[in-house]
Amino acid sequence: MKKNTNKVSIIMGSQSDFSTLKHTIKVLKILSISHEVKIVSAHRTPKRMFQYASNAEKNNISIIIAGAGGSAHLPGMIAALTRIPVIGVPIESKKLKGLDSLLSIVQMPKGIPVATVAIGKDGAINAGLLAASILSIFNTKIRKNLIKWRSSQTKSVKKKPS
Ligand code: RP5
Repeated sequence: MKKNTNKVSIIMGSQSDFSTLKHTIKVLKILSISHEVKIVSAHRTPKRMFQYASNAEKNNISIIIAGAGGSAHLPGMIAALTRIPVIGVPIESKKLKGLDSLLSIVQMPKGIPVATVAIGKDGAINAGLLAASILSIFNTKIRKNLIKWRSSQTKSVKKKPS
């Protein structure tokens, strides 16, 4: 049995995706979830992608969050190479506003699932929260932090608009 470290691995296809994925990192930091961040591209660094995915289990990664834009093959390819759950974050592309990224990530054929979140910042935040939610099943500290975060979100919603 591998050691359960509850480590989340955040990968992105390009440096240009960081301005979106930084929101995932912020969520994981708030919830005190250990994580690593890397650039791995399905198209530009295919060997790096293969090596990363092949070693993910050995590196005690519990969940992979993969952000990519355009012809966004990264999350699906990673999911094909490892049994570790993959959450895909569609990056908002310039020409098609991320619809290309969303459809590339969400329309996986049966057999290899990718949990897909919304395009851009909202999706990046939700990817972190979804990872926390999954890890909270087994980890009491993460569960407590997530419950606290949800409760403060609820409290922050005003009863009337101003
Ligand atoms: C994808 O191509 C990346 O995920 C990025 O969203 C998109 C554009 O990359 P750059 O040209 O900005 O490096 O692989």
